[in-house]
Amino acid sequence: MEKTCLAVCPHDCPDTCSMAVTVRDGRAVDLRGDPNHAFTQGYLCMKVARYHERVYHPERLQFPQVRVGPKGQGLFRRVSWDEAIALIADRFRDIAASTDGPQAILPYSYAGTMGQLQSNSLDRRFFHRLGASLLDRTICATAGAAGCDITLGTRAVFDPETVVRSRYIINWGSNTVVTNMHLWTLMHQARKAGARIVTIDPYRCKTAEKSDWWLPIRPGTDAALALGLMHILWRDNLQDDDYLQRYCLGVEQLRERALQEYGPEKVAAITGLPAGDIERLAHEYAEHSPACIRLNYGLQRHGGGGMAVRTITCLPAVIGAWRHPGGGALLSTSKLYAWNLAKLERPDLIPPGTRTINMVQLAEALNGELPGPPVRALCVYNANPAAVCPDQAKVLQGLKRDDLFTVVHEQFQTDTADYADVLLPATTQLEHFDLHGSYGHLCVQVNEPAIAPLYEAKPNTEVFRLLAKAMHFEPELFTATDEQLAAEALQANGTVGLAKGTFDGITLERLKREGPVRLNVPVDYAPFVEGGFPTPSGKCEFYSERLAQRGLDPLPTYTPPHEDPQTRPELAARFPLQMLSPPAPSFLNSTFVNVQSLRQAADEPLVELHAQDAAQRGIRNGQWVRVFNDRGGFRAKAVVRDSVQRGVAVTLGIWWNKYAADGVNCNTTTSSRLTDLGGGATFFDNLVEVQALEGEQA
Ligand SMILES: Nc1nc2c(c(=O)[nH]1)N[C@H]1C(S)=C(S)[C@@H](COP(=O)(O)OP(=O)(O)OC[C@H]3O[C@@H](n4cnc5c(=O)[nH]c(N)nc54)[C@H](O)[C@@H]3O)O[C@H]1N2
Ligand SMILES: Nc1nc2c(c(=O)[nH]1)N[C@H]1C(S)=C(S)[C@@H](COP(=O)(O)OP(=O)(O)OC[C@H]3O[C@@H](n4cnc5c(=O)[nH]c(N)nc54)[C@H](O)[C@@H]3O)O[C@H]1N2
Ligand SMILES: [Mo]
Repeated sequence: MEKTCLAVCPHDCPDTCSMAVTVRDGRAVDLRGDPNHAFTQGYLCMKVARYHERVYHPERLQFPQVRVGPKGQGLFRRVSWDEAIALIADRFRDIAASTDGPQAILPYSYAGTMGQLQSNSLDRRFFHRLGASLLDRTICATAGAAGCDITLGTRAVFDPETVVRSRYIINWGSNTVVTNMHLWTLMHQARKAGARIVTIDPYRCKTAEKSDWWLPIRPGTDAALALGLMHILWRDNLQDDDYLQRYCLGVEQLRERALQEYGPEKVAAITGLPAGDIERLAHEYAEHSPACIRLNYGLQRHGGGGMAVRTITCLPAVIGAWRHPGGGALLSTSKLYAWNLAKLERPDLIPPGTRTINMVQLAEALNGELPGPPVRALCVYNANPAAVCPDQAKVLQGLKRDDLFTVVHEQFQTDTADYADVLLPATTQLEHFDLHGSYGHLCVQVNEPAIAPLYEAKPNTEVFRLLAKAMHFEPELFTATDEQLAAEALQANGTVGLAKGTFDGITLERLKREGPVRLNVPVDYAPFVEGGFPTPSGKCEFYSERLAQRGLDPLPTYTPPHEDPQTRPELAARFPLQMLSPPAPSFLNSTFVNVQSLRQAADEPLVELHAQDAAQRGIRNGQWVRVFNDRGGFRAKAVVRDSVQRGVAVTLGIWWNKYAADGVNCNTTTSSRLTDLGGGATFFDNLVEVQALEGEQA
């Protein structure tokens, strides 16, 4: 018996590929990119092309288990689902009834799967009904979301497929070749038609390598560069006065600021880029149309990340780039989806006054440093905080607490799973149903289960059904099937803004019948051709009254990183290197680190250094070194090459601690300080020192 099913790649990636899975006798034997999908175009990345290796991996968690050894050692014994669920429900009930109350329970999830059902549906309902602490899911995208929202009223967006029409493409803090490879294919097509591709990145990542021009900016200084570009645009009369006058607010104030405060010499000193390059970039950007900026997450993970994104998203309006399909700026298409979250997640069940915990501050939450009751129970799913959270030593110290009750629902025994009191086996994407939007294209897609759940694994939705039942919650809130939930998610929700009407005509039946369906938006979708920004003023807000009301600078400005050698010389004297830790091409955050072939492709935890920085420390290429600061340290193998400027170090992540040389990864050095806007993470705002480990030639 052979059949083919259409599945959706569940991972946290803008491409959200459509995949054709071949199933023979109940076993998935082949998996490839859907040739009929406009964005997937028939091919998958190196990781997901191996998804079936992950599904049938010998180390899949097979049945529920409870801890028998000390926390962190990962020793368990098998129990039944009934036993495991009863244990969790009893513990949650006890805590909820105690003086600490239900807010002492903290759910912890992120984007292990991006599906609407397995990511955010019955789990949210369950914790809302329970009255648990709310989790602010800030670890990835909120700084940029907040920054864009101030300027544009929504995420910077246009139809990604129109990139083929662009004639000037700037990858700004975006390793597009690796993190958004299907968009790169379109960029490459545009290049064949004459486009020039530029990459602004402190690291010569794969995208910088393949671009026509790499600008190695000093980390965390992008807002200064954007203001420097505006200086030149206005100084040399390259602006689009008509677009500015009709559709923008605060033009004169921004012009003044750029002209008076951000001259090329000053910007060169801040960014480390030659003034001549800044001049040239401004001219090329204004003189090639359509010009697009693919801005991504790299530049957001700094203290001033929110303001940087706010500032960069002013640029397309200055030159009127939004007028043309293929022009403007693109951060995320996610806000075009009109998901009915009120129905799906039931926020109306949240008890008034419930506290919110920022997920970046898990270290503080587990160590009793946040206001409110102590965190006495942690329920982790779709996330691996022991590896991906900043200030790792403190996170691990919290996870070790004997009085903390930790539940982990996982496909594998991750670093976090090692600390579980109860460990539950989760299904993979081939084993459960889901419904997907995307943050990098414009389709809605259904993931049909290709195979039956392996072993005793259960989907997230099912776990929360069982828990709700054991806690005697109202059955009508939790008995909906996954398909019923999907239908609810698609129901009209009265959205205004760019998502208005985008789901018109899209039903579950149609998705199941036709496969991926494009949102109900026009071909060559370009939302701001004639302004229409969903801000309070309806204009692109260079001046923001909302920021003024919060006591913040109402105009775009440059905010230095928290840990900047220019503003923190005393810290830089001890820890002189600005270290970035973006993901390795063969991993997806910390997912796939346990697939041997992919781990081999990543080699070992590496740290890339400039030749002079290495020589000064007596470090040779290939030598083991220690990377450290006051928060902690980890071992890595030195790679001495011209991929970074002096003063910058790069380590690619996110390794599982247990596969790293000394049992911890780069997040021992990263800080839990937040960004200026959006409460985001500042992983790349991180001063370190690197030291040779004597006699250790790798
Ligand atoms: N293969 C693969 N694909 C992925 C992921 C993965 O782990 N692996 N992760 C997914 C997820 S969750 C996300 S959020 C996205 C992330 O997608 P991207 O934002 O493209 O990914 P990063 O590699 O984190 O950052 C992009 C680049 O920003 C650079 N950068 C760092 N600091 C600065 C700065 O101050 N200024 C500028 N201009 N650049 C800077 C980094 O050196 C890096 O090369 O990718 C998704 N896709
Ligand atoms: N130093 C540093 N740290 C970083 C980053 C960085 O660039 N540098 N990137 C940050 C970013 S952008 C992000 S988004 C976060 C990502 O952090 P996380 O969202 O925690 O991502 P992953 O590490 O991929 O872990 C997801 C886990 O979910 C599990 N999972 C997958 N599907 C399911 C399912 O259906 N059910 C259940 N129960 N589990 C499932 C997977 O097995 C995996 O272990 O990391 C952040 N941390
Ligand atoms: Mo992310």
